[in-house]
Amino acid sequence: MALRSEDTIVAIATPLGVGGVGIIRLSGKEALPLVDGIFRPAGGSSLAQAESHHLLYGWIERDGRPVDEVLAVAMRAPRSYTREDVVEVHCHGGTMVLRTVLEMAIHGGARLAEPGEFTLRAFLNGRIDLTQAEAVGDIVRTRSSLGLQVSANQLRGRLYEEIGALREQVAHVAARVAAGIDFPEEDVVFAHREEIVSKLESVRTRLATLLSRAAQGRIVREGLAVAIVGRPNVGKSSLLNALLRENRAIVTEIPGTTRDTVEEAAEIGGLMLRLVDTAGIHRTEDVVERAGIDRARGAIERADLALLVLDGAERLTPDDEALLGEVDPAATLVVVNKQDRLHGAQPEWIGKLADFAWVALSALTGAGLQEMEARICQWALSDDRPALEDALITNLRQEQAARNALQAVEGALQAICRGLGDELLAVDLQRVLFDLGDIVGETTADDLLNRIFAEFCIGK
Ligand SMILES: Nc1nc2c(ncn2[C@@H]2O[C@H](COP(=O)(O)OP(=O)(O)OP(=O)(O)O)[C@@H](O)[C@H]2O)c(=O)[nH]1
Ligand SMILES: [Mg+2]
Repeated sequence: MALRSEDTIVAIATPLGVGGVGIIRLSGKEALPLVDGIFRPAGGSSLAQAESHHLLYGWIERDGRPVDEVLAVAMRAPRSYTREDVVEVHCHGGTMVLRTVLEMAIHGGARLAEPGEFTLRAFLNGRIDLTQAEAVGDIVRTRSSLGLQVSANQLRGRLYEEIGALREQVAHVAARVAAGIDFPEEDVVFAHREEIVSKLESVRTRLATLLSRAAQGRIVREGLAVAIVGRPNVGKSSLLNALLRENRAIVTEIPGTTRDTVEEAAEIGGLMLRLVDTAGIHRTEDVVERAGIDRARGAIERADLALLVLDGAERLTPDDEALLGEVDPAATLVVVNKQDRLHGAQPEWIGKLADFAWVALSALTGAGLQEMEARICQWALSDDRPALEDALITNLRQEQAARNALQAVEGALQAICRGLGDELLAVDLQRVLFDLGDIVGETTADDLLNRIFAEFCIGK
């Protein structure tokens, strides 16, 4: 799609299906006259005459015949979502009604909006930056309360403000250096070296802090990928069911019950867990089982965290020991299951878990489950919940751009260290400004913007 267009766009902004209300949204110069052509307000006036942001009651009519009883509101530029004239028509929420009104708007000259095009306009018209636009998409998609909290903070501009503050510092330094180039009799870098270095070092620290929390932001936004693994019959599926509080996966006393991976989402402590129950990993010649075991290993590779389940009521087997040797202790929480059969005692082999974080529980009775959930949250958020209020990088694009900016800052600092001239330093500083601008979308290439907004739904 061409990013910038003057068309008046229209879309059904609510999900298609039967509902209380369905909203048709228009944006652009023709939005008001277009709706005035199909809408008859009860009071007899028109949207064009009505006050901005005031709901009018009336009827949508086609060829003099009523189509639906509606409320319509005009939000005049620039006080609207897109900063253009926006009209919303609140119809009854039926597919036929909404399709008909949409058709009438298109017939009246509007173009069907591309996915995310309203938000794209809000971005292009400077109402929001790219991180806020991304937050809009995240808010629509998020399925956890922490995800919502982080996205809402981002929509309010927390990351944008933080990047703005960094840009200001760098711009200040760049202006100093530029002055030195214009008035070469004063060696600016030499004269203000300490101040310039200290400003850039502070930018470096703040970027590094942002980057160190990027994994946390991603986990909160996308959910934590958790693989439940272990040899057959240790209680993996029972643990999945306990976490979901429902009997999702089949549990039997027969080893090898789970043959394929089973994926489900659960929310704990506001965090979304993307849980994968897997086939028991052990040495076997059975072709079907081996295929399941390959998938289990794939799930471990893709997971942020593996829950390695052991049967606390039995001895550690060679299969258990092999798995303990296979997984990364830093990304594993060992679950010593079937505590109900141990009555609180610990198995004699517990000393072998020295490299691992572990919890003891009973998937059958639920004892110890909450403690495990708390440990998972702690692990995912590094006990750093207040940081969720701060500016947070929440996706890979922002992370990559911030990484580039950090590299550029380091380049500039090195240039000063090595005593390079003002001209070279000026180039490095422009690079920093460009990369910081990329985080908030100001210097982002059009094709990338296109891809970002194409992920939105139509009408957003
Ligand atoms: N006593 C007791 N039994 C448990 C516990 N958790 C699971 N079991 C039993 O252990 C057996 C195996 O449980 P599953 O959850 O099917 O084990 P799994 O690891 O998924 O087994 P596979 O899918 O075969 O690899 C079943 O009989 C469960 O009832 C527990 O905490 N205490
Ligand atoms: Mg199972």
